[in-house]
Amino acid sequence: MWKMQQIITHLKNSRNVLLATHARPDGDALGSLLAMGLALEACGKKVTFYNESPIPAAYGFLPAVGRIQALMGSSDQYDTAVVLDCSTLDRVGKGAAAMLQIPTLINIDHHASNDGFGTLNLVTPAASATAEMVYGVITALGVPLDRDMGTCIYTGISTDTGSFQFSNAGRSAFAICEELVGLGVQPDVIARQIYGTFPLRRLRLLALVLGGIELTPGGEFALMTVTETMMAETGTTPADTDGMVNYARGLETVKLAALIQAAEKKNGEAGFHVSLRANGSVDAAAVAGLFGGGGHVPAAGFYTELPLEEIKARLFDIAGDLAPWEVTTHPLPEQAAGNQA
Ligand SMILES: [Mn+2]
Repeated sequence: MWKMQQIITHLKNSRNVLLATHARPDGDALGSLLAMGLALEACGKKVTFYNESPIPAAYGFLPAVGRIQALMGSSDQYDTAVVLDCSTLDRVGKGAAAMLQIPTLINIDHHASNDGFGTLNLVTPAASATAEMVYGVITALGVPLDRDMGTCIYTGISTDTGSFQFSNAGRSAFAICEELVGLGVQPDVIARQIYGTFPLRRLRLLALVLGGIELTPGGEFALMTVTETMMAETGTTPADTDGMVNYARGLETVKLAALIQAAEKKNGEAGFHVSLRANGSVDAAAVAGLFGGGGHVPAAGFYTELPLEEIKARLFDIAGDLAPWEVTTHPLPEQAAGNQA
């Protein structure tokens, strides 16, 4: 609790704050960034919202999303940076080095693998989403939550819990969202924006990807692959594959699902992003860790420059015996509830 107090005291004394989150942002990254920034503005702080990547169209409805900028400007103008939902500082992308010049770096995150890169660190692996922790920070700041902040926080919790379907959807997630709905947040409108506004090209890509799904003989592991050719054929971009891995995760026999996706070339090297989803009995973050990635028990990922066939072979090798990755314990509901403020 003293960590929270230190952060609150520091934020109250700050003047010019840079808010940042990870490249290729998801709902939790964006929701946390925007809610935190709106709350700091309500305290009279000057706020800059930074993210280096394009914002996925599905999140275009978020309040203040148009204020997110891909350049942070000179780092000497800021006295404080708040980095959200990043297990390591390099997750923010190109701006990481400049951010180190800012006198105080506040790290707010829920990844168990967080390396504590901040000057002040608030890391709560039991939190369902960073947005849940931001709720706690805003409450501790004494800022009255409004519907816009609530919409952002709700979006973060909803997306990081897989629409309240993953094992991290605990009491605190529901308790916070219950309060937010009371502020006028509309779950149906948000769900429609995030999950129900797909362009036709995404369905055409999905058809190709589903046609190529591969399974282990017992069906415990399912693998989907998105190639550059498939994206070119359907006119899709990586953002169009968001959440697609859940089709594989939803198979009745599946304990672990993966989606391999051709990534933008870095220094001419063809790389792949791999998303992993587990059904709760397997630790997806531990599997991602074998490839230098990370994440959470139900949802994790990694980037690799291994050839496609080798990634597939290694994943099938791991999937041949999932026993070492089985999860035996879940966080108690009390533990999860203890994160609030
Ligand atoms: Mn998150």
